[in-house]
Amino acid sequence: MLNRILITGAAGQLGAMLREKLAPHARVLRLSDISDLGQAAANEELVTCDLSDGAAVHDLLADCDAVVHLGGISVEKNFDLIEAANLRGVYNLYEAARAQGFPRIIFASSNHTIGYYEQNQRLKHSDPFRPDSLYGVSKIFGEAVASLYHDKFGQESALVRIGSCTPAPENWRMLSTWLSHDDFVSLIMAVFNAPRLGCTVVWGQSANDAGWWDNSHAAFLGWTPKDNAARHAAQVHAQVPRPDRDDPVARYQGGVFTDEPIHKT
Ligand code: NAI
Ligand code: 15L
Repeated sequence: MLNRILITGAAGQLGAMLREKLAPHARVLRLSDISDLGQAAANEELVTCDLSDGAAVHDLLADCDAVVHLGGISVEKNFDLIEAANLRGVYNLYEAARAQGFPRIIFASSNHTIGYYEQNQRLKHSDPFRPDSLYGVSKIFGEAVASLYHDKFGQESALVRIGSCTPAPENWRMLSTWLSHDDFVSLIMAVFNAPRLGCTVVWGQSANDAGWWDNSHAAFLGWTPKDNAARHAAQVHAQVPRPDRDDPVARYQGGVFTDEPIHKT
């Protein structure tokens, strides 16, 4: 059992889920966000913190032995918003980790780092980036900061390029991109318990028959996802019309993000 896990972005969709599911795995969960986190349970510490505030982030990481970094802008937005939360926020996080004894970090990266690959392509973690949005670019920045701090200081991180982490796959694309909640939790614990982590990219996907991404390079982590979106395929096919094959949602791995404009406001 870990002593103290910090979850940033703990008021968000994945943060709320992990708040419940990681509770048995640490003596204390430190939960942080700019949004309201509600009432603290017995094993919880709640900290309101803007990730763009370097001094606050420095204090946030004190006495943490592991970090799940979910906080930030999670969809396409204008550059100013992305810059504050996802660029400065990640820099602040890694500087704080350097000052606070190098807790292991799980960085919530995204499939939108490679979203302009077409869906008939199969990717390795080492394939070049093809971001589909400024949001995707910001996740590439985060991965690069993690790599820098590993090579320069030995900071260990898992760069989890999450596909679509939802209770169940909701559309045809998610039959390939789905990461179940339970598989995300087992991945987090595999990363925190691995004897060696380094700075490792992991595709955040369940064992989907229709998956696009090769995780063989990360087999040393001992993570075996148990869920498979194929078990939900009949329901998705019955409930969601099949998109036209020229529709971005059926053509590109990043789906609708490839259709986003560059937002100015
Ligand atoms: P979310 O948008 O529900 O949660 C993000 C949280 O970050 C929010 O509670 C928000 O208040 C907080 N936040 C935003 N700016 C902040 C700032 N400046 N300082 C402190 N906190 C700030 O996102 P979700 O779905 O829970 O995703 C969590 C992480 O995983 C995000 O980083 C997202 O990019 C990444 N991800 C999620 C995927 C998914 O399927 N849900 C897929 C790929 C990546
Ligand atoms: C992401 O990176 C987003 O944070 C999430 O909201 C979903 O859009 C997900 O990717 C996806 O591609 O399904």
